[in-house]
Amino acid sequence: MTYQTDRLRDLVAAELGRARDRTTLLTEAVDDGDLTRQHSPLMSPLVWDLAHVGNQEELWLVRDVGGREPVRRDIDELYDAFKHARSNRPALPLLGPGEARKYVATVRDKVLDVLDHAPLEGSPLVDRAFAFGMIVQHEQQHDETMLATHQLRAGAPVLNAPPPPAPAAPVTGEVLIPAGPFTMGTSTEAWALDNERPAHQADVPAYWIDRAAVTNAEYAAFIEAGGYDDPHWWSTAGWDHRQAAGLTAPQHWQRDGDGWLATQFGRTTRITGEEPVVHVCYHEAEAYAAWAGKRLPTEAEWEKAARWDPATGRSRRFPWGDDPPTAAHANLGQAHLRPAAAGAFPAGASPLGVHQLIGDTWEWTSTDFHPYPGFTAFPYREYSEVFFGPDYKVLRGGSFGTDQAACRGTFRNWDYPIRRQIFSGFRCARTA
Ligand code: AVJ
Ligand code: FE
Repeated sequence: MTYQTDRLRDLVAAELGRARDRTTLLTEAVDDGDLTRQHSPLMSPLVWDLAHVGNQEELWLVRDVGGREPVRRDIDELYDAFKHARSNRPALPLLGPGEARKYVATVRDKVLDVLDHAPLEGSPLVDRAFAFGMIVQHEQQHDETMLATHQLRAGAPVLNAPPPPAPAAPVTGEVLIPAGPFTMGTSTEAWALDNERPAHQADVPAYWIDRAAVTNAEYAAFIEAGGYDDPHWWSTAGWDHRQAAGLTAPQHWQRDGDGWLATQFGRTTRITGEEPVVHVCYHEAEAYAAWAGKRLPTEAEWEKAARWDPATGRSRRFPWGDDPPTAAHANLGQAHLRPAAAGAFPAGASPLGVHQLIGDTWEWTSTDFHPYPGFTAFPYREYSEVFFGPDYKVLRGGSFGTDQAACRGTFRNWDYPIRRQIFSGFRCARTA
């Protein structure tokens, strides 16, 4: 066994452990009633996410990579996300909290044994190491989903975190990104998922992009200006949805005299004007941008702003360079339970001075979720390929609830344009 392989095993074990610590925190913060209850028809009961994480890990690592006997073949169907809609999951004969905890622990013991004994080096074995990375990301993604479920849960607060850092200097205005091709996507990022691959040239005309995401104060001005009552700013589908769903403000906002209160993880406070708006759907983002005389960036525009280095012409892994995120670069990993004001992470800015592209809130782009040229589904069609098409919009950059293992300059998230229970915000752009 090589030194490098040892390092890889240690890294994978540490990342699996970090993901499990977070899952444990999110599922032990509440009682059994809150674990099994459905907090919103849009979300699974937390106990479903818990056992689903273990079941995916069993399928991919215990059975596929390890070639071991199933731990529990009888529950595969219950935890297959394609077999049961989230709204129907509470009615299933799910494992209870105690059983689910025991199950994920048994699976994890076997996985650590597989990790110790399975070969990771060599050509087909690169894929084996990737399967571990994929499982780490899968658990962290479900942890973010569980965090979104916590945000929908009624009752006293159970999660705590310090407030995000305050800006050294406020960041406003826009930056001109010159026309020209750049490298979009990746063929070299070790843990990049199939939809981020392969690297390819994308040509983008010159555009302006906001240095910061749209803030609560800016969004409140759109509301005060009657933005929700004027179909002029909305697309046809957006206006239909605004009417049908009765949208009047971001999710979790309520009127307080002539200001606004927002509830975050059980705590209700006045909105902080300088912080990025969160819990808006695509249609709301699009309407705001039109009202502001701008538009949403395309996915390529977002990625060029985040990765393109004008000095070298190459694309970076992150806006600040190729080094992984630290607490100084970005608001990630549930370190804080809200997005930070623009200017709070100057070390994370892009070469052209665009701030906080990574972390804080997912950012809606105007692009439908489509494969890149040369896409190959890997390791399963079900990860991304079955979602390609006009139904989903791409979101970029990660939120305060996204772990760095599942976040990079090339990472692509997607959701329906009506969804806003996720930690979604946006920034604006305009054609130069
Ligand atoms: C990439 C966040 C859209 O939650 O549906 C979790 C991630 N895929 N389990 C989702 C995922 C399978 C996915 N998103
Ligand atoms: Fe999943």
